[in-house]
Amino acid sequence: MIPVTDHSALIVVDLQNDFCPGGSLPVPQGNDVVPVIQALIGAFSAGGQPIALTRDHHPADHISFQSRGGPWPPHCVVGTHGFDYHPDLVVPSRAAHFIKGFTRDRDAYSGFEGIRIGPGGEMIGETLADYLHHHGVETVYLTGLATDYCVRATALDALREGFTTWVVVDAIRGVDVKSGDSQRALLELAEKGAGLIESAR
Ligand code: VGL
Ligand code: ZN
Repeated sequence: MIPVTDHSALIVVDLQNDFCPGGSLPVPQGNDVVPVIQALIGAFSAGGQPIALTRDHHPADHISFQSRGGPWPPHCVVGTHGFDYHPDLVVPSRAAHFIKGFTRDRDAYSGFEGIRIGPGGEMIGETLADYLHHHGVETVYLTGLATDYCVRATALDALREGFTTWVVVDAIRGVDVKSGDSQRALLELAEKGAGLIESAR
């Protein structure tokens, strides 16, 4: 069971339609994490602890797209259904939202490269690190998609920023472009000091 203690925050990475089955860059079984993450959102809400959600947020001609020589099909294009959170995810109003990858000529996998947006989508400008520090967060629990890309990058930055970093293994799924990528990412994260934990809801 995840201990929802003071000074801990939940981070939900890129739980968006394009990364779920039916999307343009589907993570196998990506939608399986929705109920697991929903339970964690409930626990962190009840505990009054910060909840941060990140989203991949690309212009239609983003540098990471194959049309521009990048590795990926178009995904999470602003204003499309693929950009939206998974429809079953119920997001509390007190959660903070961050977008990343919005610069046309630069990709950003880590949530720590994102900036905060308000309820109307307006840029607030606060970074994820600012938000976590502002709330006195020392420990982060990472969930979401995809293990081998944005979860990995966000976890590496969390470690670099000095947070005690837990990766919730039943609340993540990977792309595995090369078989074993997700497993290798978890080993790398563990080697660098992240803890691996089951939510055991
Ligand atoms: C992601 C590939 C491209 C991710 C984002 O959220 O893991 N992966 N853009
Ligand atoms: Zn992307």
